[in-house]
Parts: sequence; C-alpha cells; structure tokens
Amino acid sequence: MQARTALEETENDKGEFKRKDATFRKWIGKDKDFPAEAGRYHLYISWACPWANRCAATIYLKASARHLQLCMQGLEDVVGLSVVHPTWQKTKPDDPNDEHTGWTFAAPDDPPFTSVTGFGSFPPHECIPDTVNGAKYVRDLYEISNDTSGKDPESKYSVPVLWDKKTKTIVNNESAEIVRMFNSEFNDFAKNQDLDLYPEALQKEIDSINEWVYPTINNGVYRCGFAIKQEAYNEAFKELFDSLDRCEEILGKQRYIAGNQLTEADLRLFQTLIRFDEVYVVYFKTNKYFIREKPNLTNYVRDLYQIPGIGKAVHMYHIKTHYLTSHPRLNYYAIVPAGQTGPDGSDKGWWTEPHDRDRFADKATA
Ligand SMILES: N[C@@H](CCC(=O)N[C@@H](CS)C(=O)NCC(=O)O)C(=O)O
Repeated sequence: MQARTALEETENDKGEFKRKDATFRKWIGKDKDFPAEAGRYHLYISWACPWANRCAATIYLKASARHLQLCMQGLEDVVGLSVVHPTWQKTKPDDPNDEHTGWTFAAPDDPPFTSVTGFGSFPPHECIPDTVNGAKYVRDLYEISNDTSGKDPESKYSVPVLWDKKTKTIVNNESAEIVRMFNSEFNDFAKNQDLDLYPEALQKEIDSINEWVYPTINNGVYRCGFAIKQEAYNEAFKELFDSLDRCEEILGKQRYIAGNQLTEADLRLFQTLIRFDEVYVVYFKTNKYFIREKPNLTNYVRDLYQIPGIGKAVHMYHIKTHYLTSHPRLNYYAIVPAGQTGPDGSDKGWWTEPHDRDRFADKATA
C-alpha cells in the first residue's frame, strides 16, 4: 500500500474530500494515560497547518497575560516545539517505489527547498529542527511509534504530533484534544492559569458551534479545494458561505463566537479566517467574497490577531508557502500568489489595523 496524504482522501464516488480521524488518542492529565510533567512532552507542528497552529496558540495564550498585552514565557518552557519546513518533500527519497511526500524538518541555516516538482526556492525561515529524535521527516516519528499511518488507508502522517520523550512515542495527534490538554492539564506550570478556553458555563455553546464550524468552515475550505467533482465543490462552497454569513451575523452581536469571552471556538474559527484571503480564496476557489469585505469578520480577525499569543503563532510565509508549493496536482509550478502580504508573506498588512471590537463587553479584560 502506497503511503497517503490528504489529497488521496477524495477517492470516493462523489469526489468529496473526507478527512480521516486521527489515530493516536491518548490523554495527559490526572488519572489519565500520561502524567502532566514539565519538560516531558514535545509538540511537532507546521506553522501553516490550521490544526497544529491552534495548539501552538494555546501554548502561547496560556503563557500570556492578555489584559497586559504582554507575552511572557510560560508553557513555552514546559512543552518543547519543533516546526517543519512548509514545502512537502519526498519522505523516502532513496526508495524509487515510495512516492509519499510530506512534512520535512529543516534547520534555519539549511539550503532552500524546491517543490517536489523541482520548482521554486523556499528557505527554511522560522523552522525548528527535531532536537528530540533527530528525525528528518514527520513520517519517522510515526514509524518510531510503530505506526502504520500513511500506509493505512484510514490515516496519514499528519501534524500536530504530541510526543512523549520518556516512552518515546506519540501521545496524541488530534489538535482538538491537544488544545484541551494544554488548556486544563498543565495549569501547575502555566503562567496564565486563569485563562480557560473551555469554561464550563460555555461548554454546550462551544460544542454546538464546533459542530457546524468544523465541517463547513475549518474543513469546509478543504472540501472546496480538494474536491475532484463539481457537485462536491458546489455543496461545500454553499455550506461554507452560509456559515460565514452566520458568523458575520453572530459577530455583529457579540465580541467572540461563543459569547463575550475568548474560547477555543475562536481559536478554531480564527485559523481559517486568517488564511482565507491570502490562500483559500485563490487556491481553494472559495471566491464568493474576501473576509476583508465583511466588517464584523474583519474586525474580529484583527481583534484576535492582535492578542499576542495568537498573533505570535501566525507565520504567513509558512502558510502561503505550504499550500502553494506542496500539492503538485493543484499547483505544479509552485508559484505563490502575492496577495496583500507579498509572495513571502512578510507584509503584515490588513490585520494590524485598529479594530472596533471594544464596543462589546469582554470578560477577559473586564
Ligand atoms: N485531525 C487532525 C488533522 C490534522 C491534519 O490533517 N493535518 C494536516 C496539515 S493541515 C497534515 O498534516 N496532513 C498531512 C497529509 O495530508 O499527508 C487534527 O486536527 O489534529
């Protein structure tokens, strides 16, 4: 069986993109599979991946005092971080029968990568190599953990990966669960223990928002971009913009998507919105409108982007470079559109402008 990537998850009658569930689902915490300990766990991410990024943002948020607009060291000292190169490479370059391409580590002084089709020159800016296992590819981590992901049609070599240095295995590779663990299980070590991204009073509301935001927005953009039949794209496109309209309306009445308090539901929604105008509109054909045309969505993205823990995890170079240079089927020549932030994503542009969200009450700053 050939190792697989998300692009192969469209091989069904309808040509729809169907994201498979993550395979490692162990928990860290009191009376759970693994104990919470400082320095024991390592997080492997891509700055480009919206799912991995929300895990990094949670680490930073738990380390930041929002009302002081300060970002201090906190969970950053507790959980180590490695960041892959944005451009997928062949993960078994010496095996002519293995065609898999995927996440590859690089050190900041390594030479630039080209796409697997041999185009472009993409330097390893802001990459952090794997100092824990010395792995060259994320695939290696799955193989050290004796996993067949990627070979198994049910799964692939995805990020984020939460790694246990003690037992040398993957603990969990599902971002929704990793965010919850960082939110609640590491408070003994976190600087910003009081920040609760999944507060009990809002859990029902958050769960019900996640239920439509995930399939129609977070995964909805991928369902548009990876569809290989027109009907599948049409359906995903309609659901996506119906949901974005719904968000625009909700955000006209309250500061955050689940109420007047920042929660994990915002971290999820934000990850798609910040990538939308620069990548999804052009690359995933989600071109009914730009986020910047919608006043409430625009100001909401600015508000979140300007929270240091969230903004710090946004790396536009990685975001643009990954999508545009990693899927030869979609962009053979790996040309990166300039958009608002330039091809290298260096211009911060739109999201640093002042926002109008202070007009709502905000529990976090009250
Ligand atoms: N359920 C996972 C999904 C993670 C995921 O799909 N990550 C993508 C990057 S955005 C990936 O690593 N894909 C690898 C591939 O398609 O081979 C989560 O939310 O943690």
